Amino acid sequence: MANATVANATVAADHIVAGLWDVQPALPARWLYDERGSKLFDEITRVPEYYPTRRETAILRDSARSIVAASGASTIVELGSGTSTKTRLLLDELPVGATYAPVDVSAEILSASATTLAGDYPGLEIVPIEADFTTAEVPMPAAAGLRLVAFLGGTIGNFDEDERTGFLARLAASLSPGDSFLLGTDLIKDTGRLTAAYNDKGGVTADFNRNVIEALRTQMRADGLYADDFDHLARWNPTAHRIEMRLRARRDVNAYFPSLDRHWRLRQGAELLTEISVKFTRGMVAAEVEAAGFTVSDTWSDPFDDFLLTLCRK
Ligand code: AVJ
Repeated sequence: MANATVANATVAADHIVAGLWDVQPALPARWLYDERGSKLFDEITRVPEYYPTRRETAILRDSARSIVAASGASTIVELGSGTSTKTRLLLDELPVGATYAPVDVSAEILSASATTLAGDYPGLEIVPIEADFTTAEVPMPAAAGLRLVAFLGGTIGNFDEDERTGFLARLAASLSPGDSFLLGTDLIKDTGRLTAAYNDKGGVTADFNRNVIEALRTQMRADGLYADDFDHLARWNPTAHRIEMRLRARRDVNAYFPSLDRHWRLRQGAELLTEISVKFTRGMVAAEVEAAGFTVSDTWSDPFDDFLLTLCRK
């Protein structure tokens, strides 16, 4: 049984490195979020240049009560591992006997967050759901009352346009009329501030990005991969209105992936796309959720107009 699990994990991993051999090499963003990567991302949320987390938290401090009241929900479903600080601001506004269903791909993250929250919210029913909502059906807990699905942090920015269309359609299909969706998106702003947020002077984002190489080396048992052989790059792509994070080879890279019996070569100066972070206008967000069948009920932003929360109803 243990062997079967390992084999399945390898098959899954093989599939998600296929982009290395594309004409424009690219990896899915999930390679960034292993245990070390998730810790580094947590550190990013506290660097001075990275404003989104602080702005979204400020909006929730001011408006969580109105948001939860407007939704009428007694169940909150949270997609992805939100930092518990932000989640708590919503949970604090739920009626007694309510349900919280965190959805994540990582069983460890789920059980850790369930354990901490259970201690602080004794009246709350916690229903962890292990699922990859990015590609498959969005799972929903059975709920007596209305649900509020929260997708915070601007994480939807990791999806390209096709992925967003697919995700929003699947989400809408899994909700009942009257259920709500709360979406956090970063707003398009001055290019200097956008790029600074992904090029912090302390180099935390660079370490976070280069950790992809470590994750590949250890999870794929790849030879010839060294994080120091890569430079971190984050540029604004105005056409696709997104930040693109890449690793650029400082020297010719020649790696070997034993599970695939395949070499991966990247010339000095060539680049690997590791993450996109799409930014929006209010109009873009409204158009996309409405195309999926939602109606925008209300929006909230911070005093600097940096970040947006959109509440919509199925
Ligand atoms: C976790 C996807 C919302 O796009 O801003 C931060 C990830 N990457 N700095 C973002 C990230 C580099 C973050 N999200």
